[in-house]
Amino acid sequence: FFPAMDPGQVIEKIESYTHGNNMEPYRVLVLDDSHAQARYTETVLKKAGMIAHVITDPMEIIHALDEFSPEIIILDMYMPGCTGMEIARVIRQQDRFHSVPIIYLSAEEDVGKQLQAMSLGGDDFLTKPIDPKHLVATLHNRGRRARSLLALMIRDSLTGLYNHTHTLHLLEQEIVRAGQKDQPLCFAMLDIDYFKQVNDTYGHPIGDRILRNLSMFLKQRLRKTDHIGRYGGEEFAIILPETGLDGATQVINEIRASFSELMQQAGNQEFSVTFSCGIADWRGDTAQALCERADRALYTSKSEGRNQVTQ
Ligand code: GH3
Ligand code: MG
Ligand code: MG
Ligand code: MG
Repeated sequence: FFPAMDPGQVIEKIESYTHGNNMEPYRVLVLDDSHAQARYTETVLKKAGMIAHVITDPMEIIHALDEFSPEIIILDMYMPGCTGMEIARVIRQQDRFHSVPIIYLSAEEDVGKQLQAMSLGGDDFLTKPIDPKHLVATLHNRGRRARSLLALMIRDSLTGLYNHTHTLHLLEQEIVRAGQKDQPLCFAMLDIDYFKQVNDTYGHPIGDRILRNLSMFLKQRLRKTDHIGRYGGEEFAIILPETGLDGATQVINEIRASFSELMQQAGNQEFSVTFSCGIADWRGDTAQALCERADRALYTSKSEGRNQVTQ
């Protein structure tokens, strides 16, 4: 979502949103060719505890998007050489800013022109001079919605874990980070054994409950810095930063043993749910190559009898 930032920072940021910590200040980009207006808006935002980044030259927009990674953008309407609407179009062309709130702040009082601006990629139209309370309230509303949308977009609804797309995104970020810090990194692929049979025997709702239980179990047992994703139906992926192959194997193997024991206690004698796992360490290659190695190791676990972890 914010490729130009330090990957670690991005991950912590997304974590803090999705853990309901809304105390993190909003990052607001302000573009206004009037230095006085820009400075005024900046002061209002800072007083409200937000992080403001001000530019007065429309040509700087692309650079500012990359460097600052705003969550909300405030645009002036009329600037030398271009309009706010043209800038909005440039912003919307970038995938990662497709749903970032854009708020016009302009002296334009013609409602027709205001509506036209809104139809071209803007979310709100505020007129100058603006009551600071009005501006801050609008930013809070837009910011809160943008964050909850982002949180929904990256999660799987059944388990609350990261979804497939975001898991791969995190893996790519962690690969960059591992390279920068010269730290090991492991990736584990986990697949429930004979899950089709579990569904057939106990019903789909029980199957769903098992998926949720395993998700909670993984969350409890792993570190806060590990990332857990639902990779597919009954497949999970775990990213273990700063962890070598043997350490990761040991941790996951302990989880495997205690999960199967827990499942056995939960049901009657014939009830048994286990999972198989394949673990691979990052060797300076791509996320795809790492996934393929973990997948091959998982396949070995399956073919050698399941309920086991393979490196
Ligand atoms: P294996 O040990 O080889 O992995 O056998 P398996 O039966 O687990 O593997 P297979 O891939 O053949 O079947 C996976 C099953 O997982 C099929 C599907 O019914 C079930 N499944 C996938 N997603 C969900 C889900 O969201 N809820 C439930 N209850 N079942 C699911
Ligand atoms: Mg202007
Ligand atoms: Mg499967
Ligand atoms: Mg399976």
